[in-house]
Amino acid sequence: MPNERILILDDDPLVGQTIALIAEGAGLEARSTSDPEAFFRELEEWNPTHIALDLVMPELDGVEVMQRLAERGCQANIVITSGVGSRVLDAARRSATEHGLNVLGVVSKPFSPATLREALGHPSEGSSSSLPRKSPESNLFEVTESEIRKALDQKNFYAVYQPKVNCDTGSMSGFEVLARWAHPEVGLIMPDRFIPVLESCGLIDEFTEQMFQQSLHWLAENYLTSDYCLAVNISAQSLVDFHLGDSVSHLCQQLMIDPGRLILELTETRAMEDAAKSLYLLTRLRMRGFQLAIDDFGTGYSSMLQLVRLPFSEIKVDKSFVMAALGSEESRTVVKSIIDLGHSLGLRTVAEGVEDQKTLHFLRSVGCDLAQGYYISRPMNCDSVRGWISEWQARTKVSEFTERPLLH
Ligand code: G
Ligand code: G
Ligand code: MN
Repeated sequence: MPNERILILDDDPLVGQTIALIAEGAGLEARSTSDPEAFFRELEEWNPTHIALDLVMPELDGVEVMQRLAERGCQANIVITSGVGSRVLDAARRSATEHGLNVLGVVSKPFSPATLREALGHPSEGSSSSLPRKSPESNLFEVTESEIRKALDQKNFYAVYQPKVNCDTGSMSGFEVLARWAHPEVGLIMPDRFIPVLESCGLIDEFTEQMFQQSLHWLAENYLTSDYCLAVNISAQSLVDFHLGDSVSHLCQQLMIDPGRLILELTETRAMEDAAKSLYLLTRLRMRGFQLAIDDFGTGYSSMLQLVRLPFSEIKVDKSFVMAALGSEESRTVVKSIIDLGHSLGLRTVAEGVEDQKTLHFLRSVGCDLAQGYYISRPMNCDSVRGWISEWQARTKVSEFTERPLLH
């Protein structure tokens, strides 16, 4: 995997250096310049994966630079930085996106290191002090079976939690559990790197069991009397013979958690092509009381059939459609159709990848039940959940969430 490299263009060299330092702290290589010509030379020669761009510069404004980037078909992830008002920044972001550029985020100056790291897609996730940082080595580190084995034995995998809320009222519905690996030497490793290895080594069930243990104990200790649901991702491979079902049932009993509060998220795959077998397996899980969600809906190839045939309770609209909704009529149509389809089958509908208020308003207008995404919260460390819930409750009360009273 190539290293991540960020090229910074800012007319104030000191600001450029600061951004470079923060980016390096988040595990990226960084180069910074205040000269637009040098910037375009570096762009050709160094081929950065990320760009940080000051919107207002004396010699050449950032909008012009973006136009030139678009003409070159630049595919780097762009973060726009600026001291100008957020309306202007939003407009610049829209214009860049419409020109085919990948805008990761916009940060207005002055910004904190955490804000910038978040925009770069390297958030500190809750209290950064207690969590591992992604280091430059983590991208080069080879995930081997023996490393995975060690991580399972030493319990180095941990759960982070991303909230799901009601689109209409903002009330909390529950959390999706997402896995992270805190490697003692290389730092934070994301699931896209280790889940495939866990699967190919036949260790995925043991791993999933650890995620259940951790997250269900956390739920029981903190929110036993609430009705928050917990959604856990299940690999298609675990469905071949789901003996995990027994241990999870047992765990629920032991912790006095209603299995109905547990949602198993399955991604539609070829593993479900064996219709009779998957129907049998999934029906047994439903009979034990678990809920089933079909994840990343719309990206697979036999979605409709599986949806109608299998006993799902929830459908999660893939984030690619949700994130494109504001900018594309087609995506809005897809989102609305999936929601209507889900409802016509009696399923709860969830939109993933909700990154701003306007998208939330759109989802509400098409009758989506629940929303999940960075606008509500990034996945967070368990220590941060309680604080986030109070903040969220305050946010929904003062209507920052909707610009109008939520309970109507
Ligand atoms: O947070 P994000 O980068 O968190 O997750 C990336 C992908 O990894 C998602 O598709 C998610 O479904 C998957 N993933 C995260 N945690 C788990 C897990 O505990 N089990 C499985 N099977 N997949 C997971
Ligand atoms: O299991 P699934 O593939 O649906 O995993 C959800 C993935 O989506 C995780 O990697 C999570 O970190 C990511 N995610 C959640 N909310 C958002 C969002 O608002 N924007 C983006 N870009 N990703 C998100
Ligand atoms: Mn999921």
